[in-house]
Amino acid sequence: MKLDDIKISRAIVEGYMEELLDYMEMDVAIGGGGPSGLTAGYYLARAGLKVALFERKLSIGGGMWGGGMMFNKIVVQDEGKEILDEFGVRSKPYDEGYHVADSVEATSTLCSRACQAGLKIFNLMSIEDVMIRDEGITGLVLNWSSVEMAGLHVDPLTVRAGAVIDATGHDCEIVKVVERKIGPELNTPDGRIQGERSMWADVGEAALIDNTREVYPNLYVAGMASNAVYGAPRMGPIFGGMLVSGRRVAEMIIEKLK
Ligand code: 48H
Repeated sequence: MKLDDIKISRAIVEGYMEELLDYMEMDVAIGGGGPSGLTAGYYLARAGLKVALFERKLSIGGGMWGGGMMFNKIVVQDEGKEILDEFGVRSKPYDEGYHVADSVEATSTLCSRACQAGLKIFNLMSIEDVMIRDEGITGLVLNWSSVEMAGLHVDPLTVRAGAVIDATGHDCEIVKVVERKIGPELNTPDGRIQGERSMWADVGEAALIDNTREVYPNLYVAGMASNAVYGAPRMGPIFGGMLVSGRRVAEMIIEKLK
């Protein structure tokens, strides 16, 4: 068979455009493809919801590839191990309640299993704003990351979603936009972002699940963004909380949307 270069290009453009048009409206839009966003996407897709994840970078996985200080291992607690088991990620017991997994295996498997469960991932797109209506957040405002990086003055496009998850990590970028645009209206003690506290694994991990919440109507926080918004400590390279937070936010949204 003789290959036609133009046919290859057509297949890519048509395949992409078909999906992009399909995801102009969806049940749940996730911002950020780290461990919490991927875990949330997996459980939401598995529950039959139409869900897409928008990631600024080329690679999916956020801060999990690098383990702790580039030692490519992650540590999870028993509850996190249950989730790794469900994904089929191997881990080794270290001490009672501590399990060690390979960060490359964990990240690539989370990504692959989430996609196969039905999560649609759009990488190389940055969320630069949200749509706010009387009922709350109704969608995301997106632009190519390359536009953002080059500082080009190019207007964005929008997608509609029944619920939005801010899983953008330490910077909680989606909640930050909401705070900047509408002031102290968040579901926090003073309506503002409380700010991440210094490292304390035990307290940070415990707080994370409680901080996985609806922070503004139809806008949820998961993963590191939750502790940043609600003023809890960071926890270093223990990733159980990120996985459990991703599953928790999915459960909350499934209950609300179904
Ligand atoms: C599109 C965006 C945007 C945007 C950011 O940082 P992450 O891995 O997030 P989590 O919360 O799933 O996991 C946190 C974990 O990796 C971590 O950092 C830990 C445990 N730290 C503890 C400590 O003490 O340091 O992933 C967030 C993703 C990244 O891939 C970003 O590129 C992406 O979100 N992102 N994507 N539009 N505006 N902002």
